[in-house]
Amino acid sequence: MKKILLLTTGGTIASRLTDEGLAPGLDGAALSHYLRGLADSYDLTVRDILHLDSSNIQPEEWRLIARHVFEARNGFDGIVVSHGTDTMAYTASVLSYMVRNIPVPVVLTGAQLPIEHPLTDGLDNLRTAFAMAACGRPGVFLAFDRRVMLGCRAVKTHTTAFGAFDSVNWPLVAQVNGAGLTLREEAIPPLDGPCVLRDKLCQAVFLIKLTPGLDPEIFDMLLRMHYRGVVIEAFGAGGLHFIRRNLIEKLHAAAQAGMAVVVCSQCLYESSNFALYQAGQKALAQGVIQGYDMTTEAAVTKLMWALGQTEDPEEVRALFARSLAGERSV
Ligand code: ASN
Repeated sequence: MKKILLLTTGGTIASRLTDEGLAPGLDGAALSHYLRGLADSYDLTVRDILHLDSSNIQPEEWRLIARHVFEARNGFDGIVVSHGTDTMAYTASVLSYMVRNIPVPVVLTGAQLPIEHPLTDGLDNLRTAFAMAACGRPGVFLAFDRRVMLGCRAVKTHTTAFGAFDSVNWPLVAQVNGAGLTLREEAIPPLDGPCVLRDKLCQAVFLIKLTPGLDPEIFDMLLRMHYRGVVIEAFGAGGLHFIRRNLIEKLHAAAQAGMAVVVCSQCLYESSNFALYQAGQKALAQGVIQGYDMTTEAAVTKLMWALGQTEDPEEVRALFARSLAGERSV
């Protein structure tokens, strides 16, 4: 039997109705009650590490989860992390960098309905996650609605539908069908070195969703607040306004101050390319880093992580030029 570790962190899957609405109330022992069927198929160990709605999961919690995952990498065939869906894509992305080259499958999952609800999707999601965790393919994945995706390509796209996540700009890694867990091997990036825990993060990273006419002075404020990195979700394939309100000159000031600026698109699908339009090329001339087809979740967490590893802007640029865990197409 495959040895699987279940790390529980809370989320709807472990929630109960309280006077203030749904809140995490079930621990691993209570979850295990519903896992009886699975416990016959796997050698299961359960550890409760957090009891949080994932809205409360922040960089401190990412580091805790990463440490538990890293320390368990040699003792188990696979690791399942139960987690709230709201920020699961951020956690999956940041883990992809923090425990890069992890030698076992690490599979995040959760639910749209609590495990105690008669119509819960949680059991199905756990079943898929356990099957992926037992399949021997290393990496950080997200399992939901009988589909498995690369963690750093997942985006939450639905608030209540069971198919809550999309794999953006990357094929599914696996699906459950009549043949069982059907893997797509070419969608799983190969390991390229030993696994080292790199959990240092810079939290001074801001995300700007560009809106027509956004006041460029926002950059002055961010510099005053000592932000070291900004991700800009720009328009379409890649454009920022420079008439009347000139964002380009603020990009120049940001670069002079040593701020790392990553640009990507508000469009969920396909790649940005800031070389296409004048309104993008002007930004490139100021030294912004292109995010290409990365999700916002993968770009923001990669910038936090990269700035945690180095103070050298050229090293940050070099990290973004590569795909570390399949987060961007090269
Ligand atoms: N608010 C919940 C959470 O992220 C949503 C969920 O898990 N479906 O913890």
